[in-house]
Amino acid sequence: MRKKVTIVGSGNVGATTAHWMASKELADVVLIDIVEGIPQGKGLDLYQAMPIEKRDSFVIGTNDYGDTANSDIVVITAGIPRKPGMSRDDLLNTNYKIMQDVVGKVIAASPNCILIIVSNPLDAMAQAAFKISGFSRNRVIGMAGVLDSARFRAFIAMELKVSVENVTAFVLGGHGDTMVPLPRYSTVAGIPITELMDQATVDRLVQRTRDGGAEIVKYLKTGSAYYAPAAAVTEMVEAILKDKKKILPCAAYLQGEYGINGLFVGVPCKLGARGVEDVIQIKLSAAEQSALENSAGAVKELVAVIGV
Ligand code: LAC
Repeated sequence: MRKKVTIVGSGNVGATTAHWMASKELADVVLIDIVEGIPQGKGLDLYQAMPIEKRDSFVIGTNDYGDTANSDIVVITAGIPRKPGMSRDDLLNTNYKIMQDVVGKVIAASPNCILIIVSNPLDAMAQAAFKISGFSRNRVIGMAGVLDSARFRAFIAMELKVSVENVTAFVLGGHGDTMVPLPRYSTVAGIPITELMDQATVDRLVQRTRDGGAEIVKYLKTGSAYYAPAAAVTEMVEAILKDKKKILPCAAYLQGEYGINGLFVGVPCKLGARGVEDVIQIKLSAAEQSALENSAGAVKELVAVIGV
């Protein structure tokens, strides 16, 4: 049976996600948007690339949720992106309204899907989707940690002039200014980066990671990043569709893990066919734990505003 993935939102993040997924032949892809013509045009264009790419992913664009029926995974990217000077939190009310509209339609068409939320402010939107859908917690996942960790990995590779393949990193917490990059758990060929660079350099890379999204927004001016966010979603989709049991940092609904209850926060998760199959609890130092709690506090403030 061919797998089916729907992407809600055919803007830069949605369309680029479709591109990565089709080029890896992970699934048939449905791009859906309220804007007429854009998903159809991008979907057809992308499918016309498949004979050249030698990939049998069928790609369509649509405005009709009927076409999304029985998707295995639905990725929600719908919402307005940031402009320079805006924080992700400034998007809260507008994107919550969009989430309220979209989630109901998605789950009516695909009652058994796994939801991957990409819209910002990420953790609050994941929590909104969780509450609106009524899905069990393993089936609602927020994409942020893979992206934030990839940015940290890229900066580490640039700094040390080593292959990106050698670099692993973990960034936990909310997808915002309070995110928690963990240098102790970030390695080059297994060696913690704290052994390879001085504290000032580590601190500089940590700060650049926290500001990673804003740095791109400042360059682009009219929107936010999309290549790395889309690649991050694709890695999560692949882990689920292939039941890889891959450990990736994702926003998950915590029920006591890390001392946090009833809130979406970025933590290491095991992704497989059932979605989040496990939340991995790693030992944190007192400073790391308090940074995670501080970040969870920032998410809590946002979810309180929209009451989810
Ligand atoms: C970023 C936005 C998409 O981090 O949240 O680039």
